[in-house]
Amino acid sequence: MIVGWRQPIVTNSKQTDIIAETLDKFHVELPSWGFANTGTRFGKFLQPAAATSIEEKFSDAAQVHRWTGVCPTIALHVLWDLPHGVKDADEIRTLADIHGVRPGSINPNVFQDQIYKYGSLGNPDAEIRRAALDHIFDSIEIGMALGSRDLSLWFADGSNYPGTQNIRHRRKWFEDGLRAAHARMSKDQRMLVEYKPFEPAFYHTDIADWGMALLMAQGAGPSAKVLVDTGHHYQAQNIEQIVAWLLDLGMLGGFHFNDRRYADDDLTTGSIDPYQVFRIFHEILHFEWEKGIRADIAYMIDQSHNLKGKIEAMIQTVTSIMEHFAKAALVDHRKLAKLQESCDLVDAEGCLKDAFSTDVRPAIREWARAKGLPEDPMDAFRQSGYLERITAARTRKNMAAISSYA
Ligand code: AFD
Ligand code: MN
Ligand code: MN
Repeated sequence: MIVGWRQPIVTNSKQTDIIAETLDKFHVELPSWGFANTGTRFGKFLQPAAATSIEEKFSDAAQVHRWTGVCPTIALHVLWDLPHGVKDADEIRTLADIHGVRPGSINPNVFQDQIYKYGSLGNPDAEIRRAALDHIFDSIEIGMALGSRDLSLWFADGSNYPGTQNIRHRRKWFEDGLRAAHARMSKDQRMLVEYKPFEPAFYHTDIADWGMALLMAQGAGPSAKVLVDTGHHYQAQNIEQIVAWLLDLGMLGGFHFNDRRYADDDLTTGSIDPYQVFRIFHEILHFEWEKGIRADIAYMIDQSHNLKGKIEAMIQTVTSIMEHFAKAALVDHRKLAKLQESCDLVDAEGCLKDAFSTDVRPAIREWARAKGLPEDPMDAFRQSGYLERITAARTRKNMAAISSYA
């Protein structure tokens, strides 16, 4: 029986407990780069309070974790965050101790240096492929030193014009490079291969879709999985179907969450298509219910806002992810499985719609209260005075950047 419009849908006590159990086990990783000034290729709107050092990034990430309670790790971008490579590991460990946020995934940077103009592992110049692989080796060493499990690999490689590159040769070079990187990892590490259909390459991207990433991961070795960045799909692509396939193949390594209207827009998760976020989480939680296991997935955010305040945008994305994960936890899996079997279309869909329509915020507030967390993380952050303090402390330095940038 579908609840329909007869009554507002809030959680009953059993559902409130389900949400508490779900959130107790839920963590989402913050991106260090999300606290620093970034922009688009048309320019940056620099923010006086933006982080400009790894210490400030840890401090800001610690604010998000303090008020939400679900962000104990921060993804690091090598070169931006560890300019001296593994020599910076001690500083990272010290910052983690001070701020109570641990280093998470390690993101090599093989897209910014001038040598990568025609690619990294896919570059026709063997010396440049070697340089990229050495940087990935250094990142693996950093991961070992920091006890970080995931090496998160994204490649900007591709080409801008038809006929300018041999796509098959590049595929082979990637396969060789990823296999060599996989062999260098310790048994405790994982490699997450991320795909993206376009940008910055405009004609072809070497690892452009989930199928290519899957084959690359399977070719690299048993500790390689696929990373699904929700902003990296063509319009109308069914992302939850990709998630279901990768789950079933044991090849879903993790996510980079953001939202997008047109491309890789780095918008707040759930700001454009909240129902899609819910459907992605539903596929995962239904899989876990059906198999009686917990999927080993790295939930990570990948966004860096050009206009919204960095920390507020991160808190907004985290609370949106929590809300949709909690909604997905309310799907009646047993009932849904029966309705799918009998092809009872209206009521099967109703299982998802009822859960998605449930206002889970009271239950999340109850969970937060029980954990000693603020019921409203955004308000708690705003009341804390932290933003005023860092704005006063950082404006001079950032405004100098702004004036030099202007
Ligand atoms: C950009 C890329 C990709 C990568 C991220 C961090 O599109 O998503 O994961 O930067 O390097 O968003
Ligand atoms: Mn990403
Ligand atoms: Mn991206």
